[in-house]
Amino acid sequence: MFTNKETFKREFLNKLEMMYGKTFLESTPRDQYNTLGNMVREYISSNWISTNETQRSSNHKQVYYLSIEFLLGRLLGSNLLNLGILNTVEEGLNELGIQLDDIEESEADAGLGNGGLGRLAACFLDSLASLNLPGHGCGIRYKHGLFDQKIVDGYQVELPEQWLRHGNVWEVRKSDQAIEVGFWGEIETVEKNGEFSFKHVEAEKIMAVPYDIPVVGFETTTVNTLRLWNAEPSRYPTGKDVLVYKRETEAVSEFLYPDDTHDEGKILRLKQQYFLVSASLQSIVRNFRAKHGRLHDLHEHIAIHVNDTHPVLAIPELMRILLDEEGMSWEQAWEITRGTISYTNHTTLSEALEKWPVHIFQPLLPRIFMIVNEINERFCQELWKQFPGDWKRIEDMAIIAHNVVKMAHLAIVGTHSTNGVAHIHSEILKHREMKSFYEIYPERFNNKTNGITHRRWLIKANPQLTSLLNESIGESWISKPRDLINIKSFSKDASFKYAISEVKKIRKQILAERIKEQTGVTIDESSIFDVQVKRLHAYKRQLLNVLHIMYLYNKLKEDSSYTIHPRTFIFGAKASPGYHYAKKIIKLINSLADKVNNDKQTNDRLKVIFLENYRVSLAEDIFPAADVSEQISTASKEASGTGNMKFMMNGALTLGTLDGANIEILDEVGKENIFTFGLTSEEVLHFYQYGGYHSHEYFHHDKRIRQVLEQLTSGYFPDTADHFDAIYDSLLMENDQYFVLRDFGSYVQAQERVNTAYQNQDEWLEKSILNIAHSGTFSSDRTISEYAKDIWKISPLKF
Ligand code: 26V
Repeated sequence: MFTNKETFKREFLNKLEMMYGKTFLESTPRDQYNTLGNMVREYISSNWISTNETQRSSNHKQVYYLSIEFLLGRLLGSNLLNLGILNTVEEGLNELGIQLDDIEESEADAGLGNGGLGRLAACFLDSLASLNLPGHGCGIRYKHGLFDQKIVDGYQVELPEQWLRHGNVWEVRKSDQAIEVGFWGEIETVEKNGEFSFKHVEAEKIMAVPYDIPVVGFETTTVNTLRLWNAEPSRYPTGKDVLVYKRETEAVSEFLYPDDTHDEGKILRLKQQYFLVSASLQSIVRNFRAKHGRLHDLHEHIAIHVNDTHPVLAIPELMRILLDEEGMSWEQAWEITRGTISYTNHTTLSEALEKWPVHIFQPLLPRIFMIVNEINERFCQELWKQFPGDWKRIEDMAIIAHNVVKMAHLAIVGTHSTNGVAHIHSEILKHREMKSFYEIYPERFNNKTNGITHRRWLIKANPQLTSLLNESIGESWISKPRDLINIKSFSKDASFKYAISEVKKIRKQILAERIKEQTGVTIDESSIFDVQVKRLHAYKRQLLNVLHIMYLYNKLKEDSSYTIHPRTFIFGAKASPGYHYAKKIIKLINSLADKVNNDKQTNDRLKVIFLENYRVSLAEDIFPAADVSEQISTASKEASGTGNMKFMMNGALTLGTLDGANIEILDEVGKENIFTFGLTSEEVLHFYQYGGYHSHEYFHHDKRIRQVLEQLTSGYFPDTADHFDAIYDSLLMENDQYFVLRDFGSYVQAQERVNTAYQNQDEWLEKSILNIAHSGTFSSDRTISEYAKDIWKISPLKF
């Protein structure tokens, strides 16, 4: 289509006039965005159709990736990049006097996720298509994605997110492929010749309408599909108020759940999970039947992956289809189900492991509950045979116990593969959290260390670094990210180092401008940009970062001879609306920022910035500008982390604990090129098991700690009254369960090493280059190739 900028310009202007009946001069950036978006979608469509055709007609195995979250961000830029027309379009637009960046601002982020888990799913889709793997996403088309965050007087305020307000150029509604999903009702048992069958009667039906989004591979013709389900009224049930039914139905795809700890709306969350799973499986099976007729060899042609436990009802749903619709025996259905489905675990935090009360589960999903019950009984019998009399073990491992359904247990029992997301996380799963399952099913457990798409997080987010890399080592790293290692030979090259420092400088200027716009604060572009961006959680220890800044500020105020390289601490984080403790940390960061940024005595050396509404598009400006990547979770708590990889790929140095993928980053770059500190996970787990940690000892013996903790509650932060008491109490009265005080001293020392290292720019740049050089292994292409080979047994399908 538009192979050069002249044809592009002509088509663009034509299309704009046709769509809006306006001339170019009268058009708004949004008109221009919609025009371009529609052109790109049309451009994609022929490859989309042929990919579908090829996948339909071949006998190739395919994977479906089921996820309650897909944190896609914006699609225009990455689609242009992957189609190989980014430069043509950019240049064409420039000649018309407009910037692609400005047009992109009109695209709302598709923010259908909370954090790492949802973004991982989005990176995986990009890698699947780019590797020509037949793999599709299945998710929910939430009307409102993760809330928009406003900071008012330092406090987080949540506003409903509205990404669909101006339409979505990427989606195609397929109402002819809608599917009914049934809830509530009764199960009738029918006996015929001694065989029982089950019928779900008086169910309340919801219509699941698919919206398909093309997933464009990088410089290839493969275009896979992300299918998002929208909940709509189906047949109005008799005896129910029509408006109530409509409202309740639409509520199912109205909001993405922030992962909060609260009970309200639990039924709705379970409804969402079954809605996603049932619609996806029915649609997969319908396509399969159309081609193969019967389902007896489903597992040889289809792999289904469940991203965490949220879609684990895929197990009983597939059993239901095979038993009730296909009339298979339990044994055969079980073999096919287990052969088809695989599962990734993303956390070992017990409070985050899903458990559904039977009194909620059973009435909402009566047939599914019967099946889970049967799975549980058979599993417990198997255990009884293996461990006769060991009631304790059976009680601990059961899928249903004490009137709750444990979704992680169901996931391990009902699939052929359970993987963790970084080496240490998988080890903790095997040897601690899921130890008893590993004992009986060792062959099911494996590791797949997470990755990120270097196309979005390097090529798109950091075009300056991309050009420099291309000029220095050629372009092979783009298709083989491990080739980034070739810049290692430039790590001592003075002119390359200079070029790297210039790239960082430009990126820091871009972020500084954005910060100025958003917060009004001017930051020193030559200061160290020290960044912590991620969901706000106690275990991620944003608090440790804050306490260190308070200490540094105290020291600068008290000791006029103390010098440091100027530092800008940058935060971005959303707290779950119901997570009050996390919200207090946000307020604390903002109170500290207020104090520090307005202190003339220190503000040439110290600034604190809280960036409102952290999201994918903002992240794309943050990672390239960072010097220091804060990855300071309590060891053993962060399953992997993926922000750590995005920072590394953009040349930031990690300041981190020995947790999650930080350990693998250390293994890659070597200990001279990373700053590690703190308790190891062994030590943390030892304390949890045997006790022996007393946080008040650190309070009494370390006057730096005493001073900052007293400042939390002494009125030092004006207008906060007793607002930070809960933080103080968590550290002292509740014995600091995340070891903030225990790691404080070691963190201060690591920060001092950072300060010293940065002042030797020559060495710093070398470290930065080595980080980029070793980041290729964290491309999600590597991760996805491993899933494809070891778990899904799928191979590329090119046409
Ligand atoms: C959820 C909750 C909800 C209740 C309160 C505590 C809590 C703590 C954590 C979570 C997160 C659950 C799943 C998740 O998002 N895991 C993240 O997955 C990423 C991709 O694998 C990984 O990089 C992160 O380390 C992991 O936290």
